Amino acid sequence: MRLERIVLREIGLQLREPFRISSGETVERRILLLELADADGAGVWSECVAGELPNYSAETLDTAWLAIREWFAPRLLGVELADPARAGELLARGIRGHRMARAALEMGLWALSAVRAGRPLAAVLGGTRAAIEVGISLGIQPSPAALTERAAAALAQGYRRIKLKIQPGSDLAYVRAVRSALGSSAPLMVDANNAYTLADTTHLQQLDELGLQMIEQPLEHEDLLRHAELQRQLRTPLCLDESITSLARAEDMIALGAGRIINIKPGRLGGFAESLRVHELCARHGVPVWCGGMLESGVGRAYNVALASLPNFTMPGDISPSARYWARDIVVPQWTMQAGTITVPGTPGLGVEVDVDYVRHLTVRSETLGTSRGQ
Ligand code: OSB
Ligand code: MG
Repeated sequence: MRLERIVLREIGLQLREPFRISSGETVERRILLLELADADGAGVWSECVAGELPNYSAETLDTAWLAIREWFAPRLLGVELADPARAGELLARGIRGHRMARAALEMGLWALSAVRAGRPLAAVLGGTRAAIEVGISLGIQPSPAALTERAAAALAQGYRRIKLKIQPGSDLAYVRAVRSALGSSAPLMVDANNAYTLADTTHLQQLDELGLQMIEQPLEHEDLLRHAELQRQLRTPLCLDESITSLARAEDMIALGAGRIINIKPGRLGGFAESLRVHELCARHGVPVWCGGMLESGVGRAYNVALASLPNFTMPGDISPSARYWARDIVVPQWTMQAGTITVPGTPGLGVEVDVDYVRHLTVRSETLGTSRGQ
């Protein structure tokens, strides 16, 4: 395949409720969408998962826009690409970081190759599940009672796992309240987004009493060694998110005992090829993985659903239905949940259509890279 055109587009999409994590709050998402078009007339949409601010990783959608326009797109446009994994190598060569920017293109090329082959993206990736289990990630709430209400509603809606965002001052009392309201069998976990240090070890040990499936990324965003030390002091498995930015980092996590579960976000890992390698590594080592989320639109969600259909994604992901995030998603059909699961599309490509008129309406700016520029 040969890419002829890449359209960058920023849309504004209001969350149905503010989403607060330890490092900041999101109310309105600014989402970078890409349209890839090849010389044979095939096209596909993709999404860059970088946020508005560098409070999850160093990337933002603005840095991604720059990276794609200046460094990544010129490597792809007009070049005959044998397969998406090779294209990913071409993109990565000599460039440090900017993984989410790179992933938006690399993942788009996987989807484009699926479209061209007339196969579902999940099948092209090696997916084996017809449906994936759905979890929900609940942002930090103003009080334990408010969080308990949200968690109880999520359980009643059928979510298979409930993740509670925590930070110092909004942790033990909040999680205890939810646990006592929902009962000992409710599938609960927490995510701290780097809000603690090793000095909080005895405090965090109190979470061991609460029957959590895992504690996600309590310490610094690039750390492994301190997580290993903390894991030795906790019975609850640690799950790493921010710290796992490559296959090598996943290998190091396992070697150091820095965590026992990995949250795979393909954007954070630079694309599907690296995600598949981490998935394989974890399968070999008996480390379960699940697919994380970055408050994606229905486009980014399609990519996550496809990835989560692989065999070692044995735990419910942060892949909630469209209505959990948006009054109206940008895809048709919207992503829906049935008995705590989302059906993996069996149709070619992403398995959902983009509502182009609605996307145009939401568009804040756009830029076309490639042959049609100036035509
Ligand atoms: O740490 O997993 C995280 C959202 C933005 C940034 C980081 C995280 C999250 C979530 C949201 O937890 C999960 C979702 O998309 O539903
Ligand atoms: Mg996380």
